[in-house]
Amino acid sequence: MAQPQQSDGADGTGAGKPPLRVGMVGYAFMGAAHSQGWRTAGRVFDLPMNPELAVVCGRDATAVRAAADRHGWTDTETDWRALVERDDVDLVDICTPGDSHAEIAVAALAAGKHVLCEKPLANTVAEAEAMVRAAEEARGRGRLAMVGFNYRRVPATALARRMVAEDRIGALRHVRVAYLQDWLVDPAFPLTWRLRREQAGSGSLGDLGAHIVDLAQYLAGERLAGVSALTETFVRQRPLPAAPAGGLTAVGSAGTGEVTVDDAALFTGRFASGALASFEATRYATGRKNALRIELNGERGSLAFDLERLNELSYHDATEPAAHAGFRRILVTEPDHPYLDAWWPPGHGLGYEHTFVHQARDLVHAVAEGRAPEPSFADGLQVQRVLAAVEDSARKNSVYTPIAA
Ligand code: SOE
Repeated sequence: MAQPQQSDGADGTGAGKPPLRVGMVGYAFMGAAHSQGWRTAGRVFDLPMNPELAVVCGRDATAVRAAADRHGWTDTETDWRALVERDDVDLVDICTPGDSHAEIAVAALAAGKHVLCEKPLANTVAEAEAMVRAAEEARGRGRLAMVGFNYRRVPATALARRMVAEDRIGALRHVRVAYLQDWLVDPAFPLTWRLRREQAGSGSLGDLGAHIVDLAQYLAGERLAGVSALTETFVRQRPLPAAPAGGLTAVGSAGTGEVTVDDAALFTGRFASGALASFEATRYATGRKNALRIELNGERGSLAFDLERLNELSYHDATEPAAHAGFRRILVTEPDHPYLDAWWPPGHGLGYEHTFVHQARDLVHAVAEGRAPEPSFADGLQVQRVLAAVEDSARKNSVYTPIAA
């Protein structure tokens, strides 16, 4: 691959550093979020390589050019196959619906690119397995693959992980997780791709459940052994969309079509250590906008986080005298907290988009250091196996279903 030694720093950052030339497939909601991550990471963090927004790909030439101009990409392609073969792309970032993740990732790794793939890793376990095989093979050639579970990179969740690893809550007993949104409450919301099994793989389960399974396992530092689940589709027919819609807003047209995914998933799980977990993923929690809530209860303390208050982490230290123990709020805005030494003066908070900047930062470091990034494709496959076990259990009316190793 043609590999310039130094970035020209044309965008005002990174001059003299080796470039990491990114080619991104898809430019809707996630594409916009990833663009912001790539654009900002090198301006905030002192990175060992300079990410360059080289090429963005979408099927409609006019629309993709407009997206490129809006988000700061230099060039465009209308066929992802052309993008993955380009000599001036080092890393392929996949921001498409799940049905194309496997094909693009496998081709990109075979073409010698590093890969970042949005969650869930794939639509099926078989696809995810093929992606892991491709990633392992590419690793031998020095190419790296990562899946985009961005909520690991909220400073407060990263701090929670650090505190669990420092043994501040002791042996884990409970993990209680919910991811609650309400953008599907209106039955007139059209049948966009997130509601079609052939494109999205599953509904709330893959969209939101994948996040909370990953986050719960990441914070706990261990994996689920099995699950019992219920799923439901509340609204089975919806208006067809008037135009393709990538984000969470869309306009309907005359006809209707069938919703082929779950609207909500509710499941309990058992961790390998014996700790118990509960999970709820829904887009029908009226009034809840982006409420990813997680609480961990250990023998010696508890931690709690809510994405709707993402600069805060609650901590109860049960070893303190009962008279003044109790949950206290840690404002996660200080330079000692993960990622925060590079941002604003102490006390000035961050938001949703910063998780994508941190994701880009961490991946650039991994590439520069030749170190396997996390979460890996193998981590993404394991989450996929949990999702498959949830669907299996729900089909059998909540029969306990072990997670395949
Ligand atoms: C929509 O439910 C959505 O955008 C998810 O697809 C994302 O993964 C999540 O981070 C926010 O909500």
